[in-house]
Amino acid sequence: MPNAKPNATDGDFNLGRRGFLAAGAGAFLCSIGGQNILVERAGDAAKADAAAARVAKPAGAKSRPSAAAPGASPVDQLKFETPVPAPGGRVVEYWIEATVALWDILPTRPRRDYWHGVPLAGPSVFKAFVYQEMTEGFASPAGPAAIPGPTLECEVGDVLRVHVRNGLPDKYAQAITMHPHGVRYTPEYDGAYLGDFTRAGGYIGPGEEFTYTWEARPDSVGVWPYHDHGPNHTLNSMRGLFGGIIVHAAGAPRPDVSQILFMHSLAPPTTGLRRVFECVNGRAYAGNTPTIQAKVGQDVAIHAIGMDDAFHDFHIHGHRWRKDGGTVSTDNQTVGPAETITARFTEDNPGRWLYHCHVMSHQDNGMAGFYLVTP
Ligand SMILES: [Cu+2]
Repeated sequence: MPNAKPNATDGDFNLGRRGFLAAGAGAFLCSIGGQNILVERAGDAAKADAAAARVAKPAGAKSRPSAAAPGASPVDQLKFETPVPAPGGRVVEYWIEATVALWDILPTRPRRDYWHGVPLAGPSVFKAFVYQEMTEGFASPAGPAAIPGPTLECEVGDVLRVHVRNGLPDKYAQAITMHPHGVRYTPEYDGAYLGDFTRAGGYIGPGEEFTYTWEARPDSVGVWPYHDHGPNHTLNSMRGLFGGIIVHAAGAPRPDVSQILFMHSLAPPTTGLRRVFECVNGRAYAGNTPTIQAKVGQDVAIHAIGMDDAFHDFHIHGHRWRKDGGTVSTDNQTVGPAETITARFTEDNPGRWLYHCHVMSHQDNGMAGFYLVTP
């Protein structure tokens, strides 16, 4: 797909019909606070933010959902215990703040596609929404304000205790949440905004904090995403409000190399930029996207996770792995939205390799990177 090239009268906030069509799957519909908002060009993100800012804290986020709400069920009145670790398990704690960061999709200088050796021009910085790891008690940053957020890691039997603070600046003030995949949680800790049926973890208002408690069960083993599931979840997830969870079997050997790769697009309606970038971990084009490194003989696990509304095909040159841990080999595996595939193999093939999405228009708009293997 050619890059979206605005015509002479187009500004960053008005792509025009031709530019919009070239932007492809950048448009999406947000249902926020009883309104449907079509986010198809840059100014629309501000409309979605304004609608999200008007969503008041539901009664159920303070105590329990109202039994008198239209459509209410007895399940809305259930009470839940906060889970504790299984015998021998631990409490693994994280402090994470949702914030806004100026994010460069093409951070490497000189700015170029290092696969093809082609210079890249045009705006590439936008305001991303990110989860930033903090030290205990939110005292200070413990990691970068980056896409993706910190990887939450634990073993079966452990409990993840994740303290989340909504630190979005006033201009973007709105409720957010953190919704996990893979771990076990009660409705209190689902992190999903449900209108009148919202529970405590489904609405973290501006400046507020909430602590999620999630269990790592035997069927939680694997790699999973977490993401915003508040009133404005679609736009905020597209902006970067996501990260990964790794649950290990207790005592299982850890791979020598472990890399999470989120496959997602950053399109003009989300970023306000002129063109769509097909990204890996918030960056586009080899040399900007993560460069993975390994040595021959190492146990390598590369986890590709879909984090937009497209299907991707994760491909690594020079390597094969067992699809879903079964008996069928592959070198190119489909990754759907919020789905994880793991390419795990013993490294045996030194050199410079490409990894990329095999959807051609994604590959050519940046969804590619290098994998360097030393003998
Ligand atoms: Cu793709």
